[in-house]
Amino acid sequence: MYFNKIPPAANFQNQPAEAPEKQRTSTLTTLGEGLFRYTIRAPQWQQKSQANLDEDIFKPDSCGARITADSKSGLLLKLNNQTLLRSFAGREFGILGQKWAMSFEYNTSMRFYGLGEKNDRLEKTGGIYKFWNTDTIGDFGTTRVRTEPTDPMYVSIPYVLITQESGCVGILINNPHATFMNLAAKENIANLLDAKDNEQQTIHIGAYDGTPDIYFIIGDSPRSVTRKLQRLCGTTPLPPLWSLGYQQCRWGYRDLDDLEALDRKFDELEIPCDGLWLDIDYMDAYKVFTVVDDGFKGHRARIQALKANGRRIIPIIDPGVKYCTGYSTFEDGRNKDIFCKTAEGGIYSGFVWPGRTAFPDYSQEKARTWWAEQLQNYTLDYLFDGYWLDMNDPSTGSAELEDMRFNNGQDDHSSFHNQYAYGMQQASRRGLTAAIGQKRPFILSRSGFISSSRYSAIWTGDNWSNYFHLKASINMSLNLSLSGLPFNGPDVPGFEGDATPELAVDWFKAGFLFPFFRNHSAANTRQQEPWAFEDPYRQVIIHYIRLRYKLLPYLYNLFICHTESGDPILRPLFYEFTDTAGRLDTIEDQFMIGPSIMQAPIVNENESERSIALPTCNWFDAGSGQWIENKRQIQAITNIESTPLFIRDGAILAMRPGELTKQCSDLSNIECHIFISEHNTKTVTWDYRFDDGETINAPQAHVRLQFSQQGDNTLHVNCQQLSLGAQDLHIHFVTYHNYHSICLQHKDDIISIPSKEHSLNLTGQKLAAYRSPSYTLTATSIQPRPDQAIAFTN
Ligand code: NBV
Repeated sequence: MYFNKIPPAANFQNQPAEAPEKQRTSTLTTLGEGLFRYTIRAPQWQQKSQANLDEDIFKPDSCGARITADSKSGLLLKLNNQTLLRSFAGREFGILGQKWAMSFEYNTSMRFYGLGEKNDRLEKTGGIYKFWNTDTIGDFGTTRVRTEPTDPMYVSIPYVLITQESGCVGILINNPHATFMNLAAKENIANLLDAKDNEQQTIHIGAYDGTPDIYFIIGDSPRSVTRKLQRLCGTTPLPPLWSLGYQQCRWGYRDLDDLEALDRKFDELEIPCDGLWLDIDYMDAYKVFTVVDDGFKGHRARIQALKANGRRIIPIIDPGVKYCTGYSTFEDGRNKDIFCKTAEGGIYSGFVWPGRTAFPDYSQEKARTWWAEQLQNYTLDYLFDGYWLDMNDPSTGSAELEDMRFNNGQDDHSSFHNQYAYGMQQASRRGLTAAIGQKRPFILSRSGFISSSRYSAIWTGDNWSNYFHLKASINMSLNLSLSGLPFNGPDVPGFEGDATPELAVDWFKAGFLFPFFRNHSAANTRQQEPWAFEDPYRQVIIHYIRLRYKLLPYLYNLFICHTESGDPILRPLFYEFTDTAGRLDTIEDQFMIGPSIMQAPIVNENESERSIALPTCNWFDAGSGQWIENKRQIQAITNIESTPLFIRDGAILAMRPGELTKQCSDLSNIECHIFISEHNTKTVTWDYRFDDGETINAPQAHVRLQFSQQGDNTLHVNCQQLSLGAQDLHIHFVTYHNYHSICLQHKDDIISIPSKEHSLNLTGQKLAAYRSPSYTLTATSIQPRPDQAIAFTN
């Protein structure tokens, strides 16, 4: 497999999609709500497996979208009668041996996003990309990975979101073979020079093999297309609350002594931390589903004790099974015939940590069942809470991948390659769920495919402790979020290399609200725990970890909303705002956490000042404690403690009270921070939901409040809904505007409370002292309850 090269349009022979003499038929199916599926079937392509997509859930409403396909002009995609995309005349469909491709006309108003996990820029015009799950360090080497974008990476999502003013189109190729996309790149010589006789720039997409099976998703905005994509691929099921907390990992943590030491240190320094992670050294000779005996003596009682202190234990799991007689996992797998085979019918061998290694063939149901059983039994014995799946690209060391075949040796490697990790995710989630019963499972994976969101979160693999990777991590996580994998995040503050204290602080500030937040580092690098950095860096790192815990009720509600709407957690500015004047389409050093929080972190070495675009509305500057009104651009100066962080006018944020020095699962006692600027007269609706944070289908409590201010310097709060079930809810109001009074209304009760003074320090800098009145709404559940009781106190 060559990297950084794809088959150019010039080598394809253009042919009609429909060709009876070649037994080739094309089908265009309308799925509803602006979704279409275009499939070309022919005997030459034998599709074995695909991602599992929910195409039956869309309503028969066209939403103004239309696609026509005819033999003369190919495909034409329209929204409200405006053309969004059309086949490049005469090049609708092309063949090159087993490869196929489609070409579409490009125009300069188009912008390209998505493409799953790519570590280059946010917007992709002019790029060529390949989709082939790859162990980047293994295949590109450390020198390149350290400082350059590398393509392909671990996760393959052959999906592009094309935005234009007239509407947006998402194109998804559901094919586990290697796929590629040229997004208006000029053909060139090794990325240096444009070739002399340039072809006109086009959008050229295709696959090396497998049935052309393409989904077109049409919508009027990036949000509308992303939501539909997410519903098609499956949303991320609500994760356990603990997985949204801070996670501490390092290649080197090997046993319970290590985890107990971490547990004590986090308590001593009052740093909240939910997850303690184990890397490969915890296994006996790297044999999967074993542990080093000396490190796990009395494991059940010790693991229970860690859990009782609010910690979760998450060991690494590699797919490779040591090829070794006498090792029961290997022998059982061999007896049940679940390993990948070569063309000659023998068990395929790779060379990974345990030496010679066999690989479960996750393309077969019997292998997935076998793997799920191994993982279930292991979990029942060791009481682990979740798993991280590594090396599932798959990484086979010095052995060629081509010889690893699937389906009892009958199918070639490429027919399942990009789905290998997906099969492992499915089986692992199944095994873990079987072991932990009603608790929500948590799986993290390095590689993935379309629809992995149903089973697993993603970390973005082996990055470096440097500013190139800090910047790349933002683009990667934003584009993963637009590609149907919203639960993702990088190793903070970088895996390989030694993080300087300055980089560590900058990365913690940039990453502390990412959907997944884990500190991980490689063996032979400096220690990277918060306490490994001296003061004042240590204190700043600790502050941002605590601030994440303060904001967990907000983050958790974003995950709840995601399960219903499909909106991602992390969003580029253009997802929330439509101003084109400020060119939000290419801003990649600012991003939104949900609809309300905008971060503009420092991402360059030795920088303490930067300019910041402020889209559309008034913003509350969490650093200065001031409202910024009617400005579209500002210059921000930061110090070691601060990071530019802004709250959108009209936002209501749920936070935990006080400063969080310990992880906790209680979401029923919150502060409700009301960010409504002085002249904003719009009525704002706020929904807050919570549950026990760990049980599948746990009863969910819900409160809906409406806030409005009408010039009388009074904040009117109207309780629209209060369904708490058996839970209590305590809400303490915090406002960012000094009201004369707050008037609360619930059913027929109106309670007016004069304002009080209160101060809050959000981003840690001493200057953030502002005044705000505070109130407490207490809703108590008393059984039996004909209605919810509600009381307000100040
Ligand atoms: O298990 C060791 C590492 C792990 O720490 C890292 O997070 C993975 O991405 N693993 C890769 C294998 C070694 C890579 C050089």
